[in-house]
Amino acid sequence: MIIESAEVVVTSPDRNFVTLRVTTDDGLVGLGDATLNGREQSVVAYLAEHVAPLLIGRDAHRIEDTWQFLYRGAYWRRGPVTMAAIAAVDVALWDIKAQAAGMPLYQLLGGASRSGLLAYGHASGPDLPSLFEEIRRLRGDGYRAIRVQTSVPGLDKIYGISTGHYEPAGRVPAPVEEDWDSRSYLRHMPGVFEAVRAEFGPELPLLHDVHHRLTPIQAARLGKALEPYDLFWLEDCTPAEDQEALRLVRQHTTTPLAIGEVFNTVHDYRTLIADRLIDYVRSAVTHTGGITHLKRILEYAGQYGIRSGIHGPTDISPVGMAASLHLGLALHNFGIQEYMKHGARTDEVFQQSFTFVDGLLHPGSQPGLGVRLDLSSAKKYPYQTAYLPINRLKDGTVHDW
Ligand code: CS2
Ligand code: MG
Repeated sequence: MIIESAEVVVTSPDRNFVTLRVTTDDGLVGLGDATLNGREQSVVAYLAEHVAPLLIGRDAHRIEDTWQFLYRGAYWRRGPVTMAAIAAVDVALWDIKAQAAGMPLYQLLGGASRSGLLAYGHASGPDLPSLFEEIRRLRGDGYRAIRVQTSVPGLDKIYGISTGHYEPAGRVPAPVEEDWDSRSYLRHMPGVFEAVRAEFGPELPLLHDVHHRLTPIQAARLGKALEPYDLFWLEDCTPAEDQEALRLVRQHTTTPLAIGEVFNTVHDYRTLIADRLIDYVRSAVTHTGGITHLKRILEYAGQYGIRSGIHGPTDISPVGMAASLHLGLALHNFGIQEYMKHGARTDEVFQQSFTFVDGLLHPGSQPGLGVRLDLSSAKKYPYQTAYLPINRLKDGTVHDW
């Protein structure tokens, strides 16, 4: 089964997406997500100039050899652009192989280890009444776990707060600037979770995303302050490329920690996994070299009692989401799957077959990934420059967003 073409499709229905579309000499079409929010065109160039031409004529069945050819053959290893490009090729080839086998992709990954995947949704609100309303709406939609984000008194714009469809990357010629103050945030958040627990009880799994903004000791303080509210996880509590920082946090709190959506290879996690400094691996298939590499990371993590918490915001396309669901269904150490619903135009471009019923996601039983890219719809939505915001402290210093 020989690769005949490899096309990079850029479309922007509700936001920018980059998709690799691989076709074989026997007419199979495989899809891979290569979307890197705010840096999409760098992956487009990497794929179009340095990867796609090298795929033509290769045996589509040779997934592992192609992965190694693209990883070791690049010489310049790792990084978000390289690993997103490799991920797109990897997932497209898995999609093709599963279609050729006439079975849903998860069957090639060991078959289903559960009936469905526990999903969590995003509740946010500028104040407690609006936050509570969002939590009720999500529970009405069937979510069994909910991420809680709120505004912080004294701060104008903050991550994660939206009324309706949330797209952090604005269609703007330059990043929007948001403001931040860690001490205000640290004073505010424990009271938010005290109020949420008082309103919704002790059982509902609650998650929170710090989004990389605290120092290690501040993260330790927050984790400890939130222990009475029994969080499912505290995410990105401190910039985790400083893996040793999590050792300090771990010494002060038993609040479970989730890290890794900005990571792209197993090397980013090595200390965090081997020393059990985290509880959940946050990477998405799209940003971590595809199914082949993320499966390795999660199987390694599983030896240390660490589970998956695969990243699933709207900037992971329906193709990347489907790949994450097929992997999550087969994994033994599955933890939870993030699920932010895409917009209607995105669902028009990407016809997917995964389901969300009674709080559980399932990738479906169509052969392959179960996603079809409608090229004529995709053409209706050309790329638009978009950037993620940046954060500044009150004195103007750039801070982690
Ligand atoms: C967030 C992401 O969902 C999350 O956990 O951290 O939405 C993140 O802000 C975006 O993926 C950035 O593109
Ligand atoms: Mg996050």
